[in-house]
Amino acid sequence: MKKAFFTGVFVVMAACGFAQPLARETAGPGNGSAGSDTLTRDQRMAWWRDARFGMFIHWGVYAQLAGEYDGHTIGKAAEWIMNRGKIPVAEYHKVARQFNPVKYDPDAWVRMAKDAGMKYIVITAKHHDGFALFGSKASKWNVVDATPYGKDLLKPLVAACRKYGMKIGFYYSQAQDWNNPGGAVARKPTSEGWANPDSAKIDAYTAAHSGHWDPAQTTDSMGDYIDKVSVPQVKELLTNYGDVAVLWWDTPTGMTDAYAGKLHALLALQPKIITNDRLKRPDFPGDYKTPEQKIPKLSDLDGQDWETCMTMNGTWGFKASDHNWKTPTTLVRNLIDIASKGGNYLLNVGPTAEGEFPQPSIDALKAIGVWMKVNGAAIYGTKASPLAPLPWGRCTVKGKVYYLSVFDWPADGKLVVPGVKGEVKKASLLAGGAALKTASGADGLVITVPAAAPDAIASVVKVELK
Ligand code: JFZ
Repeated sequence: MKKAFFTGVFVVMAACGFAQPLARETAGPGNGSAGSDTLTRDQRMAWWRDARFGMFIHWGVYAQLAGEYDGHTIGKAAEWIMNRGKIPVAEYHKVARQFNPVKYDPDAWVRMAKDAGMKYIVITAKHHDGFALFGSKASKWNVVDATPYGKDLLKPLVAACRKYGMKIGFYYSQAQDWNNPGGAVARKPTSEGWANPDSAKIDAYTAAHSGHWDPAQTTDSMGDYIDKVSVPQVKELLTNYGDVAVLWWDTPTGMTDAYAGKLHALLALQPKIITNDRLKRPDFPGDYKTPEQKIPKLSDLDGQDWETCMTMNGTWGFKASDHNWKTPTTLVRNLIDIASKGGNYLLNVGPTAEGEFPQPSIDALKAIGVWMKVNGAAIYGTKASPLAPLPWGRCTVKGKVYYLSVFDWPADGKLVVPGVKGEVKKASLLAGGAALKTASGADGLVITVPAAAPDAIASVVKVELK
């Protein structure tokens, strides 16, 4: 009763645009005393901390261009093509008129994520090009109104997630928007890769207009954009799709505390939701940090929750010319490395404009799934390694159980594990379950292992202490 009342109050306040007190308990030590009206951070974060592995999906109109414009490959990240190529708004809108993902099969997408061992999906509901993958009353620049496909892309994905027990989260570029008037532009130098005939004009305009390159982008102020587009769209996302597990903000260019406050207040619509740290720095830290394209060093960790997001090749959005795919070995070992440091891995797929995952992504997901099926216990629900860095691999722990993921199998059949304290109840291989002999040596626990590694990617030895 009381809870519903408070939620209602905050929603009304949000709708009226009041400056917001932070209704939710956010990051920070000594902040564990939320009242009975809000879930504690630990309660909201519990599923995410157990999950360890999720799928990022970058999908939108840019997939239609696949990294190329006017016969030129433009920039590195394909989802930035409009900005890097300084493509005019009207031209980019024409691309949307070809966007028709008739092969989109969200059921298959979710199954691929699930079979890979992923526990949540975060999809770009709106990226920096401002294109909404959902039907929106706040802007016509959305899949229903601006494309021949004409249907909400999120609804069936959410339904498939519910069917398979997958958590669903939305990425929303709250500040940066190159199509809806008033949206911010992260300042970047001149157009890249494409001999734009209007380069000189564009450069002059960009220099005078906070990075914008088309007058159509500046017919509203950013304040108007926040009120007319950002706030109503986030409200739509948090109202029309049932439980939303994550709101993944991005690039706070031009954000003020007042703008951020309006968006933050909407989170009351989803009392269980968690968010990342990109709404606005430093006053809206969210629930977890987001190192990008890199795995933090142990010395950089500060006890806060974190998630590394990473591409499988070199781009988030689909790019036809990028064949620089990471191997399954790299991807699995990244996941293990991340889990051994207490973080999550959000691994990206950039579907094509037709609605399919690129084949190399499908293959990688399958290979990861094969490993996870046998060795998932070394990942899910584990905590960071209490041991000093190990020369041959990584360690995760769950209570009195150590999971030793061996990358470099010992040639002499002896796996030496320094620093394990306590008596061993049982040691075994996750692959096949064979029991292993242990002894305590001068350098630590010594586990006798078979001559050949059971798994070329990583073999897991499970050690249960008494
Ligand atoms: C952002 C986006 O611009 C990009 O397209 C993609 O969506 C990615 C996941 O996030 O890129 C960033 C954002 C922040 C940093 C670097 C790239 N950063 O803080 O270093």
